[in-house]
Amino acid sequence: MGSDNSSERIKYFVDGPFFVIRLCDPGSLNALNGNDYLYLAELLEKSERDPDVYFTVLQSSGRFFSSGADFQSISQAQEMKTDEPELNKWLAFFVSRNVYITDTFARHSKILICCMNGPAVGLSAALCALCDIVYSMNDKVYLLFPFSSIGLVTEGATSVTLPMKLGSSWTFESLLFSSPIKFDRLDGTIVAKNYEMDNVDKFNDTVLEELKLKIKHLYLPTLPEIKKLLRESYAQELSRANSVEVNDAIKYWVKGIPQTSFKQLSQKQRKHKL
Ligand code: CO8
Repeated sequence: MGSDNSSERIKYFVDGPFFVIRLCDPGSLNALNGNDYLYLAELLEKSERDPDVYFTVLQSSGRFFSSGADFQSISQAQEMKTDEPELNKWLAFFVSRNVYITDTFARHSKILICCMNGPAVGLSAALCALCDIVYSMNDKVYLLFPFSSIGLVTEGATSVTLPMKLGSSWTFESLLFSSPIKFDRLDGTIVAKNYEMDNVDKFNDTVLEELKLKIKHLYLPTLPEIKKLLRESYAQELSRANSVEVNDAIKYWVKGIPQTSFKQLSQKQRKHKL
């Protein structure tokens, strides 16, 4: 992988103008720990620096795109013995990482394409909503933002992306009650095309093949310019939301509220309502 932060759970390859990042831990439903999220951001930066790349494509494996933050890593962080106050610990573990990964997605200049092979939860779902184009493998995909259930507030700039893409009423309904946003609401709002497939590898390959055909007649240097123009009206809003969201959430981390929820989820004492 060529990086100090490399992760067994995330692989990448470059195919012409496509920088493809693949989540490869189907056993945990592609849960991502703090370092995985950092590595994902690092890969976006790598794609950003490559002058021959015009698209950053996110793909996954197994039955979920990603089940969000890895609850085991949160328990480990909580149990870590340190002389520092709780505030310092969660500023480092939560605030700085969340701000960094969200900002890296929000300011990415290459076209961000998300291939949703299955549902996405939490911060990972927020990253899907930050992508420019989302394709779904079938109508079983959903986005779940269980922030109110876990004891958190909106994150990953969802306080901006969701009202903008889904509309205000649906955003309130799904965020306040931690209810999944099913395919019928995603179709045509967040999801641009449903491939109606059942095999992840075939889905991932087909999307790439189709993209290669679609760009054949294009003058690629115009794409980041068009993206910049399309996002200009709300780019500042994403940055503002990113910092306000994490600063509003930190008090809950200091009190240990989300940590308790994550522990219960990992011990299968609680389940999200789907
Ligand atoms: N972390 C670690 N392991 C997970 C996670 C996870 N988030 N989700 C699922 N797994 C594991 C399960 O433990 C299980 O492992 P095993 O087979 O060894 O028991 C395996 O994946 C399959 O999971 P389930 O049996 O639970 O599968 P179901 O289909 O019944 O349920 C769900 C799927 C609904 C996704 C369920 O697994 C679930 O609710 N998972 C938790 C989802 C969640 O709450 N994620 C966190 C969201 S909040 C967020 O992302 C913001 C956090 C901010 C901190 C960021 C720090 C950088």
